[in-house]
Amino acid sequence: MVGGVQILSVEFVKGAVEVKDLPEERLPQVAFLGRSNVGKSTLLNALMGEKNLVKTSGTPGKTREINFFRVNESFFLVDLPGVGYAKVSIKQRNVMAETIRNYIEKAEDLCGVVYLVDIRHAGTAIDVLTVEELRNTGVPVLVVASKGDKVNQTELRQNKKQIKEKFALSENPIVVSSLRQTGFDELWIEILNALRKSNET
Ligand SMILES: Nc1nc2c(ncn2[C@@H]2O[C@H](COP(=O)(O)OP(=O)(O)OP(=O)(O)O)[C@@H](O)[C@H]2O)c(=O)[nH]1
Ligand SMILES: [Mg+2]
Repeated sequence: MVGGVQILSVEFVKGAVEVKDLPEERLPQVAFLGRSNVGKSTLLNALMGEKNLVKTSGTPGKTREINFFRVNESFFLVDLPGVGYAKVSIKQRNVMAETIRNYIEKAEDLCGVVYLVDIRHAGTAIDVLTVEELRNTGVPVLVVASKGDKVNQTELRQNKKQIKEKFALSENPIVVSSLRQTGFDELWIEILNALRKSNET
């Protein structure tokens, strides 16, 4: 059991460089997006109860492809490259941003995006813009704060409030720590909700 969900199977299905390479299999998808180094890939490993299935790195810009992981034979969790990573060439950054945008707009099976922000930074201008852009596509967006272990209780409270205000959330964001494995139950509930809702429509 990881956070209230029994993980029976996890398979890495494919890494897509372009939207034409997306998996053919039709299963609902929840994608993870956020700036480079916020901990998307680490969180995915931890949520799926795997240590090294998803490649992570201390150096930003690790994930370059759209990686699809099939969970319990019933849905995909999707690891996206980081938003706005400065160290790749501008051309490559634009290609990645375009690929992400195309994916979000075209993926018919996408039922939600988990948008991660580092709790310490509580949302940068790029984050706010990206979330706005995402919301405009109509996809449900869940803003989640990562690396909860990096702040003390006071900062945690203040930064949750800041994130709530910046992104105009109706409630405080879920805070996760992949290091301490906290916040997973709440996050899984939201992921399963998004998957369930898409089933009903
Ligand atoms: N303290 C702490 N460190 C974390 C946590 N999650 C991730 N990290 C660290 O943050 C760094 C980046 O993690 P990744 O999971 O590779 O980040 P990413 O968002 O996938 O990065 P890109 O693939 O470049 O977009 C690694 O050094 C991780 O060990 C966490 O919950 N707590
Ligand atoms: Mg990554």
